[in-house]
Amino acid sequence: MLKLYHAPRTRSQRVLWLLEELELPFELVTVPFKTPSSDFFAQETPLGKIPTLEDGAVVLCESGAIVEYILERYGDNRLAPAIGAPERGRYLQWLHFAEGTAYLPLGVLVWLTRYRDDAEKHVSLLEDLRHRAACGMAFIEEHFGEGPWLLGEQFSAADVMTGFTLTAARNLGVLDERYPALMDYFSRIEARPAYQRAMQR
Ligand SMILES: N[C@@H](CCC(=O)N[C@@H](CS)C(=O)NCC(=O)O)C(=O)O
Repeated sequence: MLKLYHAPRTRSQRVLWLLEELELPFELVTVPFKTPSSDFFAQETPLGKIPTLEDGAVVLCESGAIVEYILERYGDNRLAPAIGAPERGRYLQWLHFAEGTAYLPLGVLVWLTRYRDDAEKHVSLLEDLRHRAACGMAFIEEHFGEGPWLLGEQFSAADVMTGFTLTAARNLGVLDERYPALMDYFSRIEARPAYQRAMQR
């Protein structure tokens, strides 16, 4: 059975939410989040990172890779356009934009403001990170399209990847009324039963 190592308010939310959307059986192992200091890959999971997914001998610790792996192996053609379909391009773009581009400045903001005690020495860096994070939000807002989801009528794993990024952006004060389409989109995300089940766990 799939085994997901999870800590609340971390990127493992993405995998947990995806598994709830797919209604797949899995074992959830909730671990404490150890505040990173100089020790990295030191979380209480097989690869030291959160999320970590175990599927027999397969052990993965990159949320986007885990999402793609689960869908390819167990998704039964759900939550993603078929490989080779034209809409697959937009899907992959948003799936990876969520972690690779939009989350990047947010992650450094979290690092500087929550895990270090010298944020006041980095005022211009913090300003730059907030600006970059806001540009990421503006990009999604501008290219969101008609909705209700990133691929239009089809809810997909790209929404799952993006949902966590928007949660972090909102908690950091980066996502607000400046982005009305994103605020509406985020309300739709929060209204999904599988999202709510994941947050409760
Ligand atoms: N790009 C990876 C990042 C994974 C990651 O850094 N996870 C954080 C929790 S959200 C973590 O394990 N931090 C502890 C550490 O860096 O040692 C992903 O998308 O899964």
